[in-house]
Amino acid sequence: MYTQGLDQGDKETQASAGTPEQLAAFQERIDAEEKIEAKDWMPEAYRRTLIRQISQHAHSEVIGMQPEGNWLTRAPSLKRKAILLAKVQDEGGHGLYLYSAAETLGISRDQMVADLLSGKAKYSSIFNYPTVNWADIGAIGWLVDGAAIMNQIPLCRCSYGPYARAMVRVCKEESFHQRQGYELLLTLCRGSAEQKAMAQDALNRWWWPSLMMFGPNDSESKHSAQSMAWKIKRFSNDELRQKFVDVTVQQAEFLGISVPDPDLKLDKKTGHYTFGEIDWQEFIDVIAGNGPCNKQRLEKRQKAHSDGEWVREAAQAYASKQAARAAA
Ligand code: BYC
Repeated sequence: MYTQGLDQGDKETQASAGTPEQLAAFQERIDAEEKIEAKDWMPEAYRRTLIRQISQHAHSEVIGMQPEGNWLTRAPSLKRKAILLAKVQDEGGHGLYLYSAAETLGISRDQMVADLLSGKAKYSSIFNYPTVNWADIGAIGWLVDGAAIMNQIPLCRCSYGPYARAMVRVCKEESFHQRQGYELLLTLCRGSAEQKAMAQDALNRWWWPSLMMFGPNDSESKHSAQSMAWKIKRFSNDELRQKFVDVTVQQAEFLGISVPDPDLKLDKKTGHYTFGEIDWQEFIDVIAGNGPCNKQRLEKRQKAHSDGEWVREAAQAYASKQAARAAA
C-alpha cells in the first residue's frame, strides 16, 4: 500500500481482501445505495480499482490542459481568450479535486505524479491528438467535454463518497465547457465557407477519437462487470457511447456539418443511431504510448514539473517557517 506523504489518519484506510462475511456486508451496503467513505472497511480490490480510475481521471484533466493551452496565445479575440483561459484553469482544478479524492484511499499525490511522469500511469487516449486549427478548440468543448459529461454524470452517483462529491462540481464546469465549444463551432458554421470548412475538418478528426474515450467495447472491457457490481460505474462503456452518439449526431445536424461515418443511420425501431466500427487498433496504439502526441504530452508535463521545482521548494520553506513560528 502506498502511504508516502499521508497523515496518520489517512494511513489507516480500512482495506483488505476480506472474509466472506465482510464482503457480503460490503456488497449489501452498495446494493442499499449507501456511500462508502474513506475510513469504512472496503475490499482491497475496490480500493485499487478506485485509485486506478480516479488517478487516471486526474491525470487526464492535467494532461488535457495541453491541447487547449496550445491555443491560448492565438485565440481570435479577447472574449475567446478569456473563455479558454477559464476553461483550461477549470481542468487544472478538476485534476486537483480528483487527486484529493484519490488520496483519501491511501495513495500519496507524490506517488500519483511520479507514476504519471514515468509513463507508468494511463490518461485518456483523447489527449494524444493534436489541435491543429482554432475549430479544434470548439470540437474539444463540444465532443470531448460532451463525451466526458456523458461518462461523468453517472459518476456523481458512484458508490465512493469522495469521488461522487468531487464529480458534482466537475460536471457543472464540464457543462459550461461543452456549451462554449458548441457555441464556438456554431459561430464558425454561421461564418464564411472557409470557417465552416474548418469546423467540418475538426469534426472529421475528433469524431472517432471521441468515441474511443468511452473505452473498449463491453465484451473487451476487463473492469466493467466488477465496477458495475460495485456501483463505481453505473452504465457500461457501450451504453454511454450509444447515448453520446444519439445526442451528438443531432447537434451536428443543427450545425450543418456531417459526422464522418458512412455507416451512421437512425434505426427507427429503436430510436438509436447505428454506427460504423471503431478502429480499435488505433485505440490500442494510442494507449500503448504510440499516438500522435504521447511523447510530446509527457515531455511537456515532465518539463513543467521540473520547472516548478522552485515553487514547491519555496512553499515548503514557507510552511516550515510558519510551523516553527507557531511552535515558538
Ligand atoms: N484512454 O476495462 P475498461 C476530461 C483503459 S478528462 C486510455 O473498460 P474501466 C477533460 C482502462 O483504463 C476525461 N485508457 O476500464 C479534461 C483499462 O486499462 P488499465 C477522463 C483507457 O476503467 C480536459 C483498459 O483500457 N475521464 O473530461 O472500467 C479537457 C480497459 O478498459 C481508455 C475519465 O477518466 C481511454 N479512453 O473503464 C477536456 C472518467 N478507456 O487501467 C475534458 C473516469 C479505457 O487496466 N474513468 N482505457 O491499465 C472511467 O469512467 C473509466 O475508467 C473508463 C474505462 C470508462 C475510461
